[in-house]
Amino acid sequence: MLGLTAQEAKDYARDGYIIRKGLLSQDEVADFRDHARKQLEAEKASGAIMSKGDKEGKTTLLKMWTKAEDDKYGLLARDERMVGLAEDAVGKPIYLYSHKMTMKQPHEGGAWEWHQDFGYWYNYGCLAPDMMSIYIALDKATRENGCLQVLKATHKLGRLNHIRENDQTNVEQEHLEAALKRFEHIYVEMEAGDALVFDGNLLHRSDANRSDTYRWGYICSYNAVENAPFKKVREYGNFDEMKKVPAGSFRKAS
Ligand SMILES: O=C(O)CCC(=O)C(=O)O
Repeated sequence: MLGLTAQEAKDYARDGYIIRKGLLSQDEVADFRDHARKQLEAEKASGAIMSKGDKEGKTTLLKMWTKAEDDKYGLLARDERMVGLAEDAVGKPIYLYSHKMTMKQPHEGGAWEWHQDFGYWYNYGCLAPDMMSIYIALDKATRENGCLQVLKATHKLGRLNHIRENDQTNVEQEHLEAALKRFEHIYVEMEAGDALVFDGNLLHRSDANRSDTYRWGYICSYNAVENAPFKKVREYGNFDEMKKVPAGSFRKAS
C-alpha cells in the first residue's frame, strides 16, 4: 500500500498524525536496525555522534545525514512507501529535507522537550509549514523507554514561538501550558517497524529512557519543493531532487 488511505488522510488532517503499523516488515526492521546499531555504536565510540542535553542533564544521541546516498539510510529515506506517505501528507511535490537517527541508550537516553519541528525549520529559511516527518520505530517504543508523545491536533495552532534551552529548541512555556490544558496528550507506543507520520506543526516530545532497552528511531522529514529554504542556514534541507526507489531497496545495500 503506497500513500495514505482515505481514512488515514482524514485522520491526518484532523489530528496532525497517523500511525502506520508495520510499515517495515520484521525482517526489514531487523536488517536496518542491526546495520545501524553496529555502525553508529562504532561512530559513538570514536566521538563522531552528536549528543544533546536535556533539563536533567541526561543526553540523547543524534546522527544526521546531509545527503540521501545509496546506503541503507539514504535508500530507506527514498523508499517508495515513505515517499508515498509524505507526498499524500504534504499534498504537493516533495523532496527529502533531512534524515536522522535519534538514539536513546538504555538508562541514559535523555528527554526531548515539547516542540514543533517547524518551530526551528522556519529559522532555517522555510517559509510555509508544508513539511512533515515519518518516525520509524527501530525498537519497541514504550512509555518506560521514552516513546514519542504528541498533543493531538496542535498542528492547527500554526507555528508557536520557540526558545533555545540547553541544546534544544523548545516551545515557549505560556502557550505550552495552555495547549496542555486543551489538547489530548497521547503516548505513541509502537512496535519496531511501525511508523508515526506527523505534521511539522504538531507539538511532540519524549521522556528519558528509564529502561534497560534501546529506543532508537529513524526520522525522515520532507518538504514541498516550492517551499525549499530561501537562504542556506544548514548543510541539510536545501533542495535536492527526490530520487524515489522501489520498496525494500535498502536491503541490498551493505
Ligand atoms: O526521538 C525523539 O524522541 C524526538 C526527536 C525529535 O523530536 C526531533 O528530532 O525533533
